[in-house]
Amino acid sequence: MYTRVWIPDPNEVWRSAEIIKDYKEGDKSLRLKLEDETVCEYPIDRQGSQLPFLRNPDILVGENDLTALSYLHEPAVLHNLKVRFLESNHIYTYCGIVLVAINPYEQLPIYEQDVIYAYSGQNMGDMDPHIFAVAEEAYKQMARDEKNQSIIVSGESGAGKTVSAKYAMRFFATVGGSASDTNIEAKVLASSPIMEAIGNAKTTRNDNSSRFGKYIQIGFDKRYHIIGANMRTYLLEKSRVVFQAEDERNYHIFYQLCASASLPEFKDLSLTCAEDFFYTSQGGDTSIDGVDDADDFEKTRHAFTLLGVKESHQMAIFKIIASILHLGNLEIQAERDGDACSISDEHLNNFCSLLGVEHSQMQHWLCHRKFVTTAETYVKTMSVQQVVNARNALAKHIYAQLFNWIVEHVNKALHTTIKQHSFIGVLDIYGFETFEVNSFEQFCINYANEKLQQQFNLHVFKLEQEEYMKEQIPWTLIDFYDNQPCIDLIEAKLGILDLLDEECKVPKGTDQNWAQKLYDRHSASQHFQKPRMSNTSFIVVHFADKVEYQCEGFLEKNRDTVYEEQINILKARNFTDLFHDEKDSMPAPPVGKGTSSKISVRSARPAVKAANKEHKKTVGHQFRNSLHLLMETLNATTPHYVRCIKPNDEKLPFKFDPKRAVQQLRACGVLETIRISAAGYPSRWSYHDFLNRYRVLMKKRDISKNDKKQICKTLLENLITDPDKFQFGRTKIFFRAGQVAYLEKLRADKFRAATIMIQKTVRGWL
Ligand code: AOV
Ligand code: MG
Repeated sequence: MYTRVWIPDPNEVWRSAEIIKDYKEGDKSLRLKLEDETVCEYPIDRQGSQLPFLRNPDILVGENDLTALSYLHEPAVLHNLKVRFLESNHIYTYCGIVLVAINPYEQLPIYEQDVIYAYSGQNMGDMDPHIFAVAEEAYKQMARDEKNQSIIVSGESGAGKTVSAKYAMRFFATVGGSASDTNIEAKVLASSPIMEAIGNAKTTRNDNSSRFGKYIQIGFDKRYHIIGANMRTYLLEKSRVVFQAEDERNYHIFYQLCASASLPEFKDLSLTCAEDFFYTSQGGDTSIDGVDDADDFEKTRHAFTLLGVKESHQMAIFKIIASILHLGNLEIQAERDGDACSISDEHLNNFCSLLGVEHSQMQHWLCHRKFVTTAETYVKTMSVQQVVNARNALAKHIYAQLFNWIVEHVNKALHTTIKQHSFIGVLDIYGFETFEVNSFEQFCINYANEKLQQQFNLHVFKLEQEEYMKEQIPWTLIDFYDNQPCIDLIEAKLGILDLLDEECKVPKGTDQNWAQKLYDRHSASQHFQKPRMSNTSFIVVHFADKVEYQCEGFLEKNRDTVYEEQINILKARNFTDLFHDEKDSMPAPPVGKGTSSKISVRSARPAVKAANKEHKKTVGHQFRNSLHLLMETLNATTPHYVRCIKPNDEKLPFKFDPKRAVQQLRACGVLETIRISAAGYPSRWSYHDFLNRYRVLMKKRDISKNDKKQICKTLLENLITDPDKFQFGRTKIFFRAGQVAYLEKLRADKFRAATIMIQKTVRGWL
């Protein structure tokens, strides 16, 4: 039998081959036969004289835990996932403590209630890998260890995080169903359609892309029944409210409402179809294949009702949504002298009447801005562009406030006064992203992923070391990739975020100046690069990939200013409690009497910015704090990891693009886990299982002894000469990579020899 290997391939990433001439010391190449029978010479010094990766024996292919593979490397992992996915339609595979989930892009019959019951109470190792098995494991450990748990779902956009998170929640709702008739588990599940309506949108990557991060903690009592839940959200992508790239949409709720505009109860909203509104039509196509927005709207309303949001409150929400659409359609005209502008149209009327705000004031403050100096306060007219910017800032602000208000209400509905014994948190956060143009949003998203990756690395590493200690085998220090330097670059003192905040405080700060400061300060960092051809962008070398960020807009997005006069009008109206949260809007300015409409003098600064400096935390600052809090929470729980993989970019069922898969396996740390594992003793067998499988290799007289451990020792010391290749732990034998493959070969040879002998004997009889 020839040795089978993997060689690099530009399309398949890895391709199978057989070495048909044995390698001899000093050979410059190997003679290989490819699967299509062609023979080629494979130069072996081209990668530092490395021999190609060895293939695993067939018995291990299709294995449902990748760490059981004897040869643990990238081609083995990729091949195994592919075989399971394409040949058996298995979308789930374990890789040590990680569940790898490949998006099938097809409804599979593996999520019904009876499947939940089948997994409930079972051991992880006894069942096929499944999201329900991970959920069961978390549920079981919560009870066994009396410890809070987390399920951390990650993966790139469209990989299936939200779907996985929902199935995990469904599992808990089923097995932890409350004995009482509070219907709490139905309420917990009802939070999903609401959050998707207001926080998900169609992007080029995913028709239902989550544009915010979510950590939902499901609370249990001491009998492990659900008693309530609480949700924390992270950084909603606000820019989408006023701008959508080609083929993308705004948040679903806008289209849902427009699709239902003709219902009698919505007459006063003065809505028409989504094509008619600037804020819902910039992406071109306003519909999504296979989605009926009017239908979905019914589901959203139903979910609100289930959560106890009153009809009147629901109407208030829809009025605000409609008001944002009208705000986006304002016709802003330049006055004759060019400096000032005016707005007077039916959309302004609609906006004002929907929110119940004073028309003339709103009209005034949409076109004027207040400036404050130490001595005086001025009012200045704004140019068309300034009015448009301020209008967009207002729309984003209103939407973000509405979003927070809804989250708060959902949380109130899921709140309970019963004492919580423990919780399981499910984290569904936006995956690592790179687009053609990457801005502040991508920067924050990728920073979050960098933090999560570190949490994961440390955990895997810690577990591995703990296992060695528990089994009392010598401690091996394995070095692993720690992304702390990249995190420092972003969040440490004088790091990227710090310099951004500094620049936001400078009165004349610009994106360009900030870029320069980054170049001056960080060019020596191994995770930072300045692109050769640009002075307005920078590159961060993330664990997953290099990403180039365009500096333009960072300052504005980080400051997130809105004009307080506009907000004050909304607040004054007392329409809802939406605009009364001081920490999220600008405090009242230090306004004296006697405003003037003189054009600003040089030292004058916009009131918002002056206020901003003292009172408001920047977006980057808040995000950093919320991530730190999240890490603290996660570190205080037992984590369970789900890594979602998007197998192709065309959203085709059961199509596996190896290039895309490998890219994600590298990015999500699965391959790094493998490397950590392979650097130590990746294969483990209990003494019992080992004896069962390799009994054939033992001499009769050795088997008769009773001490299993001793039998294994005698056998291995006979078969494997290098003592570094295995270790005897308390309950398990630990093997270096490749040893199980070797034992398998011995076993197969033995069987073959035995078969031949039997055949001979039988022939002799005949
Ligand atoms: P994401 O959450 O990871 O992306 P989703 O969970 O929204 O991705 O999944 C995208 C789409 O893939 C879904 O709408 C389904 O059509 C399909 N899908 C995912 N998982 C499964 C599954 N287990 N079975 C069948 N279809 C599935 V983003 O939120 O964009 O990062 O921001
Ligand atoms: Mg999602």
